[in-house]
Amino acid sequence: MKGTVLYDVKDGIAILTVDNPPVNPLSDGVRTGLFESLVKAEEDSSVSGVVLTGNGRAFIAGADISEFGGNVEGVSLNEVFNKLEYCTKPVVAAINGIALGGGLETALCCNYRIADKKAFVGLPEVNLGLLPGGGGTQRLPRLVGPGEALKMMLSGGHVPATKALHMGIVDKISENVVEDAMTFIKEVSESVENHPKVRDKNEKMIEARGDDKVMLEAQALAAKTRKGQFAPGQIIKCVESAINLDDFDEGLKKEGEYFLECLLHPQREAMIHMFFGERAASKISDVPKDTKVMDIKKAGIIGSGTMGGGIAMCFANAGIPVHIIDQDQDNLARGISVIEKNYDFMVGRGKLTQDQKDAVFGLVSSSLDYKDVSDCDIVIEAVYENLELKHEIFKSLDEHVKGDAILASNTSGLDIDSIASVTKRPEKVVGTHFFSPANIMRLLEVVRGDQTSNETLATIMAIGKKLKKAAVVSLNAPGFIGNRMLFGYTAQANMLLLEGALPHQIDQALESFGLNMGPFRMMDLVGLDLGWRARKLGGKESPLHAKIGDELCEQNRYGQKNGAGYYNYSEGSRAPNPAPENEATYEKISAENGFTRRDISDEEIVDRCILALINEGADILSEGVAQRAADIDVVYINGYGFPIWRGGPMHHANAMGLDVVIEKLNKYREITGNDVYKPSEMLLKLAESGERLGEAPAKEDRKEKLDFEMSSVANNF
Ligand code: 3H9
Repeated sequence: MKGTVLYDVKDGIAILTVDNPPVNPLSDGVRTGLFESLVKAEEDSSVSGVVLTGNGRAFIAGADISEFGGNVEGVSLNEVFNKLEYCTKPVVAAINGIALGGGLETALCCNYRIADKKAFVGLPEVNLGLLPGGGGTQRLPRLVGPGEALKMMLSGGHVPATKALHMGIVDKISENVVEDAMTFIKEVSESVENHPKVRDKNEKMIEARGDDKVMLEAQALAAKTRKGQFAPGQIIKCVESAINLDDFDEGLKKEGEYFLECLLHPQREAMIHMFFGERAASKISDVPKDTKVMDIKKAGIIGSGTMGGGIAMCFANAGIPVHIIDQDQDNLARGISVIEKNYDFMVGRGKLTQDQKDAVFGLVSSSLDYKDVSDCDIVIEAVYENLELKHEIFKSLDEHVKGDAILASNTSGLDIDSIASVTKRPEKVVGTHFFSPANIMRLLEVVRGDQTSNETLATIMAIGKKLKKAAVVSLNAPGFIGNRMLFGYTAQANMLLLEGALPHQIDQALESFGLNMGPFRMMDLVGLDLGWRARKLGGKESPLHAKIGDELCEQNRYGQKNGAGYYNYSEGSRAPNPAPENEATYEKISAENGFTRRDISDEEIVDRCILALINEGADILSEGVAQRAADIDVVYINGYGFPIWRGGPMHHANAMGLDVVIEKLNKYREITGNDVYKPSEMLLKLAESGERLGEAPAKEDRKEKLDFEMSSVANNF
């Protein structure tokens, strides 16, 4: 059994300490331990009360997520919660640290709650496609009211102890929770006869009856922030039951039914796959766990544009001083003022206080001289994509920055080995590809050069965690993981346009599938002119899939930046309006290239775009460019707006069944004659043996990875 509960008696108080490192989830051993310890405390006549706490930095981080979807052994959580709530002696939860999900639900079954001032609580089950099924949907609204409870459960956010006190979730804040809980229990066991139970607090439920406003607000919040997800609606139904049913146990029963529906729903599996996927991504198979990690005390950024500024904010937000260098004083002043405006915006929205802003903005310094980053532990170059320019910058950095510092490039597709080759420290050179806006987007693609050392990689993964990023390692290959897949996907969207579908139809079909933004809205946002200009400069002809986009550029339609692209935009607005005037261009280019435009179904649109992602993803995996299929999912969900509830493109393929994937690939290869749909060898092999996409093959079995010189992907970035 996993985990245990330590039992101790001091001054007539039983102290139960959950011990299941590192974060004390309620695994089978903990549930059994809790149940048996409570029986022991009840039976011991010298014990007058119980204090429940956790070992280490957590109180309890919730149910054991690895148990969902399998057979659960031992005492059930319900039995433990029942025992706790009806304990014959008063119980105080001494919340020493993290109390999430089933952890907070445990505390809500205790008579009293005292929290350490650094502790935090929350019900984040919605992030796993679940609802708080240990009574959380019934007890929390009774303490804080249905509106606040719904906000907490629909956001899944963490609530710091001081706010939890203010909301009424905890009764007291303390710096010494166990001792204070013991003193408290002695006081109340003498002065109070009936110790309070959250289940009995009905006032806020009765008050809320007949008032639709809270429910309507919750539905609007769920529609806005959790589009396509199943669990939020279930959470709302649970709270409705809490309000409308007189009997608490009837509400609990409803919660159990709705929880089971979530548990059996494919979204639950997809979202839990993501939870473990993100944690697995931070581990690099051939880098030992105990690899030394450098302490990053100061960071430098080269380039004060959008990316440089965003990356600087990430370091400052994590409390790390950061120095920005630009070659132009005006650019630098503009860049720094954008950073300040971003922080001011956060103050305006109540996300930072003025003091906090002053402190965090105070960590950002800037100048024009490379000497000023000489003492940095890491310097990240974030200038535009030009290999010669990056070579120059890295040569200068190598000269000016202390010898043991890491030199990183934010390139989205250039060859890291080539960049490393101009330095005398290739083992310290690595790609750190942030996504725009860097202070908001969670993805960090870490590009491992041929000579990047284990220490450099381990340090970058550690700093990624500190910056609150989802860091994923990619080998150095054209387009790395994300942009290489994106290339195939947008190319197929463009082919569908050539064959007869219209941009808004393609966007709507993929947005209904769950993507944040359809490909044409995205291309308009990025700018259609980037590839077109590069091709013009290089004297290259437009590839078939880019012919329509390039023709639109010839007509001065560059996308959002000048108000016209695949869509039209009104001044100052990002909302896409149809552009019927483009249709003649679509027809002309289709005809010139031998396509008879046809009606294309939404199903074909989704299949073809998503299959292009999956097939390329399988190649990326078979080359070992990504370590595992889940890493690709982490990239696509955190960087490219793939719906988390589908678990990422590779999980989606596994869920569809790889035999079905191959059948569809063959079908579209036949319809289009396009080799993009030639099933990847890895897919064929796995489908034949009935396996799923998982780990990359061993080194000796890998397909050769793409070459920067040869790749069409590289030429597009
Ligand atoms: C629930 O409670 C349902 C109930 O309402 C009803 C039931 C009927 N279980 O994230 P970290 C592992 S649903 C199992 O790197 P941090 C994690 O995989 C649950 N394992 O640390 C990792 O393992 P490894 C509701 C768990 O400091 C290690 O612990 N609760 C669990 O950055 C360290 O994790 C949640 O959703 C778990 N519950 O962040 C909370 N939690 O080392 C989920 C963690 O092998 N957890 N692990 O990679 C978190 O949000 C973060 O882990 C936490 C710590 C904030 C706690």
